[in-house]
Amino acid sequence: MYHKPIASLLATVAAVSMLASAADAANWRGWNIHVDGYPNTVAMDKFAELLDEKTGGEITLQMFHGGTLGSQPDAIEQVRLGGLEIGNFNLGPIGPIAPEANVVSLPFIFKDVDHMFRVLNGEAGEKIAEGMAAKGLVPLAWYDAGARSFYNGAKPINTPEDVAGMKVRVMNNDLYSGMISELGGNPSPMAFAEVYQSLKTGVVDGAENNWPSYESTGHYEVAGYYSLSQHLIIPECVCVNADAYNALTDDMKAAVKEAAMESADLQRQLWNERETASRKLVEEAGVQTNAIENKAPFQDAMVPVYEGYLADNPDLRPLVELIQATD
Ligand code: GTR
Repeated sequence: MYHKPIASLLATVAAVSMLASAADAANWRGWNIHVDGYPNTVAMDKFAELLDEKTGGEITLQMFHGGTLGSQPDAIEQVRLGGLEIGNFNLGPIGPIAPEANVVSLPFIFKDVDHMFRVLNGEAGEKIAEGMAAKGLVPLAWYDAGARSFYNGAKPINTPEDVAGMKVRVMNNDLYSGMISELGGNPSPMAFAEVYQSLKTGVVDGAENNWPSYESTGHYEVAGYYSLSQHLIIPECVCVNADAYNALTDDMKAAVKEAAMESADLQRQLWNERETASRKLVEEAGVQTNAIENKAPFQDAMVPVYEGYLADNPDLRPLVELIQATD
């Protein structure tokens, strides 16, 4: 009987196990809306690098930046369905899919960014994460997106009356449309990529965003009044398709999570630097910034938005109250 020499047997075993691990290795694809150099872009590239390192190459991630793989609502669907595995998403457009996550889109719900992170790191954060996971999106880490304020090309906004009659672009979420309507404006839900041209050609009068996005998109060039309403403080996630994540071993899950959390540390540091730099850049370019002395009329106008959310989701009242009661 012919016996294979031991060396050749070992070679066969090695080849088979290589094949097995090649088949097991996952090549993930990731979506990000932002341009090169933006804190999220840099942090997502870091996530890809850490993922490779911490999983010993078993999971690799190819990032597609600048929204090249489609609009944010489309990309959210892609990650839910598994056409893509990873996304850096704002929770705004996730809200219509996961009501628990929509709580962060109630205007003025967070006192400031630190409050938002305290909430996310507590029981309310778990509830939000569970709601997202149930819809196919597992949040691995939270990114900072600062506070969003109104901007337009005509005048500073100081009171809700200043918004009255204005056509304002919002992200796709009925809560934001309601928010603008309650201020007397006309909401215009629209994809991020279309906003510059719409502001420029007068399709909309204004929009709302944080300093870095106002700057990186060039919106400040065509809408030079930035009024510090800070009406929304919306977190962002590094989200993974639930099936892809749940198929991993516990060790791999831990490695993926760790890579995302480390990328979030970097993102938050870069975010703080960029907020200051973006504000400086746009102000030097001639943007007129104004603080809003009295935000109470804006906050008072949001009562129907809260009522609408609670009428649609009566079981989420404790979540709203938990956030409001968090110091
Ligand atoms: C940015 C956010 C993006 C996108 C955008 C928008 O601040 O980082 O994910 O949501 O706002 O207004 O569409």
